[in-house]
Amino acid sequence: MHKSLSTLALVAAFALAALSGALAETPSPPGAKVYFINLKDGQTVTSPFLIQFGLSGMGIAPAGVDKPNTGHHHLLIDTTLSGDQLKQPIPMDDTHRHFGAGQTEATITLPPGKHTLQLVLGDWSHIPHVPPVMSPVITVTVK
Ligand SMILES: [Cu+2]
Repeated sequence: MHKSLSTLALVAAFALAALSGALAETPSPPGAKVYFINLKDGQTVTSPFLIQFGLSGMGIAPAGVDKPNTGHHHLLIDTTLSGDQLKQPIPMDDTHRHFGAGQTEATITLPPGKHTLQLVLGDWSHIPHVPPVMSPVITVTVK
């Protein structure tokens, strides 16, 4: 009886460890910020245009490198992340661009019209930090 209980406890401990591993969260330091260096909300641009990614209070590391207080940039175009999405790897598609090599700027081509842009830092596994390090959403008009 005693033995089977401790076996059960062991199994439960492993299950918990596996679960917390799957939901691993990377903390961000207080005051960490990402921001657009060269773009303002409401700005008109000509495509293609350069976007410079600002980061303060943290450092850049390439995707796959698990180092405290670091991450890599993501650019969200005409989209945002829901509360649930903030706990998962950021999708990888045309509206969710990853800069996993540690880039701090990018030249983007967008069709004419209004577009929203947002920067989100992701950890080594592309998951936003806790709390998330995100810029405000800005709107640009492409001529
Ligand atoms: Cu990423």
